[in-house]
Amino acid sequence: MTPERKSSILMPDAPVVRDGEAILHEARALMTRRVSEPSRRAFLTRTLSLGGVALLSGCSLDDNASVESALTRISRWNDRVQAALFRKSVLAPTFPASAITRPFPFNAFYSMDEAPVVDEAEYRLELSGLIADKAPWRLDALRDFAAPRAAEQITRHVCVEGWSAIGRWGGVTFADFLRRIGADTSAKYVGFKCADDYYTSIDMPTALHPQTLLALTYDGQTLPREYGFPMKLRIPTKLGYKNPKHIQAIYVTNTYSGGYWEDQGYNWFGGS
Ligand SMILES: Nc1nc2c(c(=O)[nH]1)N[C@H]1C(S)=C(S)[C@@H](COP(=O)(O)O)O[C@H]1N2
Ligand SMILES: [Mo]
Repeated sequence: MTPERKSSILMPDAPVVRDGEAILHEARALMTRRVSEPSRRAFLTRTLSLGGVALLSGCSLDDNASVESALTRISRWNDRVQAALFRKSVLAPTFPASAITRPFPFNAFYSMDEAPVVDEAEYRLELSGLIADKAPWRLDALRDFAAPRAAEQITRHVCVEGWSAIGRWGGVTFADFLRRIGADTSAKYVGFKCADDYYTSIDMPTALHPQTLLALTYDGQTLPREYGFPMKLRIPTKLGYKNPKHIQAIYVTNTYSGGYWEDQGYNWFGGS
């Protein structure tokens, strides 16, 4: 169920000084996993050479630690390429209701019966960082805010574990919410802490994308527990692992803060 970790790809038990071809082979395998779109992948695997890795990293590639740090730096460079290519006006494809995948798949780093149970009466969405109005939100206040601004989408969710599914999410455009709370939209990142151990952060242009939704419903019903009750972010321009469920806290920052999968080697931008 859970994606393979970077450490297992890089074979931590391998001898410390390794042959260049082996390093390159692993680097290529990892790059292929870190990028999603075929043309980008082809470009990166074509252009990636051992000299290139060494040049980009500025270190000798003779042990696992330096290979890992080189690849992390390449992945951060890949983030910048993806960010530069990202356009707010480019929309993810939308689908008719007849295309919805039923039942919609569940995924998390645990099984469905372990999904967090969030008590609606106790729930408060916490806000911090570069936000003018940091007052916490109750769920009914979020619903009242969303109702007159209702936004809905039927889009495809793409998981790196090899499945994709079309679903229908409703709520309010995240950009509307960020404006309402007086978020500094010139900041670099928006981060999310969830009711489980998952966390992530996204770039501000994606946070402001017209299809990025603060989602309160799934297929016209209250967001079910397994799909992220009480609230999730639906980002159709990003891969599944960048769509936080069970959000409990949102912060705005200029400091890079990674994410649950990202800190294990998944590409941070995670465009789909
Ligand atoms: N809080 C939380 N959000 C999460 C995850 C998680 O484990 N915990 N898994 C991510 C991954 S890898 C995927 S594919 C999607 C799955 O969402 P779904 O259950 O609605 O299909 O949620 C993402 N968001
Ligand atoms: Mo995923």
